Amino acid sequence: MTKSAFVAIVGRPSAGKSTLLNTLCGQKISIVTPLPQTTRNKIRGILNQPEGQLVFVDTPGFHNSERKFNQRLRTLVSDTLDETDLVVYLLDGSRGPGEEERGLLDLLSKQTKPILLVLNKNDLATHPNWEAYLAEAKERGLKGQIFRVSAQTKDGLEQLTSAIYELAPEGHPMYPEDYYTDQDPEFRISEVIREQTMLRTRDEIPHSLYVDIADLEESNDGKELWIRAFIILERESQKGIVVGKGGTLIKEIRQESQKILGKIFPQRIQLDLRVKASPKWRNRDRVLRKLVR
Ligand SMILES: Nc1nc2c(ncn2[C@@H]2O[C@H](COP(=O)(O)OP(=O)(O)OP(=O)(O)O)[C@@H](O)[C@H]2O)c(=O)[nH]1
Ligand SMILES: [Mg+2]
Repeated sequence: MTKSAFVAIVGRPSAGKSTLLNTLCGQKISIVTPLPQTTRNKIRGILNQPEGQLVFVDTPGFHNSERKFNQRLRTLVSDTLDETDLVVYLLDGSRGPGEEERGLLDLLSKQTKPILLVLNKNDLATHPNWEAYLAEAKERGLKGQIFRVSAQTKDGLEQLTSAIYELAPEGHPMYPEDYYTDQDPEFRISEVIREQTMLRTRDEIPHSLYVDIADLEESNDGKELWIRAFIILERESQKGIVVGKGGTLIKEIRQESQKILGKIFPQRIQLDLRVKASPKWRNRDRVLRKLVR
């Protein structure tokens, strides 16, 4: 019998959760930017090895803010903890323990499933405050080995994966063995466009945007994928920033997104990309239900 488990990856914003998921599964599944709060959904990545199947679940960075949007993201994290067999608690070793760590510790100390404490970014210098924090975490019941890894250079990941397989229950694979994610094409496309927009904009724009796929169609010969998408912002005044001088920025976002999507999908990508404002979408339940899931 082989192993089979769902593994949650939780941690504060920018700890490297999405990078870890992508490196472990060997594919670009979850989007990555240097900005906190990049991930907004539960993103599943699947690792198939002779030992069995691990389904990693990337989560939004755990954040203390009481805004409606952040509350929904936090609920998503605790739901994920309830649904999984194991937990990877990822810590950014290069920065000291954050304020968010307390809330996470409260949440995790209630769990009875195995939790692996993983200090990421060991390619950078480790912050001195971690030692005391890890000792406290142990006192609060988070026992077990501490792993030091780099999701970027892959250092320490083999040991981590073996430890996870070791702890995983026996079972049959939950997904076909040639799958590495279960995300639908629309979602993957919108995420790539969101990533490319976030990477090229600053200040409030990255968190004020979402991407809506208005149309997705394959050409008759199956060789092309036509996508019509909107970058949706909170204010009219933000549109100019994303479009850029003479449309240069939106063109760059479109071209780079096409390039990345061309590697993900077998078809040639034709992307029609526009910008639209939808005031205060972050406070609207209908939009949030669709986006944060
Ligand atoms: N040096 C170094 N940088 C890393 C490592 N892992 C991730 N990063 C960087 O850290 C930043 C955040 O990475 P993400 O993977 O988006 O972090 P996250 O935890 O998913 O962030 P949220 O989705 O916002 O919660 C990016 O700039 C990554 O390139 C690592 O092992 N070493
Ligand atoms: Mg992320």
